[in-house]
Amino acid sequence: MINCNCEFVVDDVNSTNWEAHYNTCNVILTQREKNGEFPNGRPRSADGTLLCINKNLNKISGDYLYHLDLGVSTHDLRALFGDVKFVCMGGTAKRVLDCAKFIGKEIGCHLPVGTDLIDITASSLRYSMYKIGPVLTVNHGIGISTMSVVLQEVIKLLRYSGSKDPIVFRIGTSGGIGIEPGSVVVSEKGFNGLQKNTYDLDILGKTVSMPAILDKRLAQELASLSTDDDDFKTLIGNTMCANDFYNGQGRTDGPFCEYTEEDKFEFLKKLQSHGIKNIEMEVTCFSALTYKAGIKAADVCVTLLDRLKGDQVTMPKNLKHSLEIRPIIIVTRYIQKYLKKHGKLPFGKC
Ligand code: R2B
Ligand code: URA
Repeated sequence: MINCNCEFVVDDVNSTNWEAHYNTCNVILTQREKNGEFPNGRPRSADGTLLCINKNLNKISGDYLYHLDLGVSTHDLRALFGDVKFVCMGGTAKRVLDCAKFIGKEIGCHLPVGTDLIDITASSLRYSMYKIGPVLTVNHGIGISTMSVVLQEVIKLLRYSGSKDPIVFRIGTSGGIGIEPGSVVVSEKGFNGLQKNTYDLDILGKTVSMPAILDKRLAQELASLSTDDDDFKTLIGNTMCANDFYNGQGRTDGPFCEYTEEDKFEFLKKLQSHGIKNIEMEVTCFSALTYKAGIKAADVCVTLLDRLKGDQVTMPKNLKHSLEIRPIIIVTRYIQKYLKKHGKLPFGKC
């Protein structure tokens, strides 16, 4: 008999329709193992640390995480990142700095007097990364290609650091379909542009399809943290991942367009019939890679417009910034609940 080891963060609600387990639970991992999903062994050990399932890495002395400019032989990754419990990823460097500042304030995490948040990966000249107590924030740029590179290096970083049961959030923006702009969508599933629930990658000349699975229970817990006082709605829905902002999302305002407005609406309606509430550019890869790594993950995005009403994102930049904080607010509530449960709120010195 395998025991559930979920340790839910939100369990004080009527959870009859909720998923019974996080997808990193022993029960689920055992099922996945029986399904043959882990030919190189389970991706995590019983204590929640991530295991190195690519045996080739054992042959490299001092793995170097090129795009982070951090390495196993150049940095004490355990000392620097061993206490990381949450990773918040977002598109822009500014958003992840704002995110670190916001979370730090909300969890009562104080940096030593006279010090400030520093960009840990500034020397990489590629990405920005900040650490505030148990939270790491990292930007990933636009689209799967830049996100996939930094996510894979973050996964390796979490393994080398010995971080226990890390949870990775993507905090993003998106275009909504038939929902009020400014709403927050917590993704249940990621779909590609062909409405397939997979991340498809060409490897050695063949297309490999990976299931784009997010943690449904985590999504339910996050969505439950919206309150009546919020001036925005938070809902669970499916999310489409496009490989392009313009034609790939059915826009008609790009430099090229060889379809009609009617074709566009037909496509958007088709997406709606799959329960798709928003379109962004990373969710399939994000969900597939975290799932493979045995990491709980959630994609939480604010919608900047309703695509049934238009294509242009015309809101002033200050309004956009005020909307971008909304997914961060929801995720911060989850982090606060976790820390409170573990007697670590306020977090204190970090
Ligand atoms: C949402 O917004 C960005 C494009 O503007 C992209 O990163 C995404 O997923
Ligand atoms: N990001 C996207 O990818 N699409 C939108 O419509 C808005 C933000």
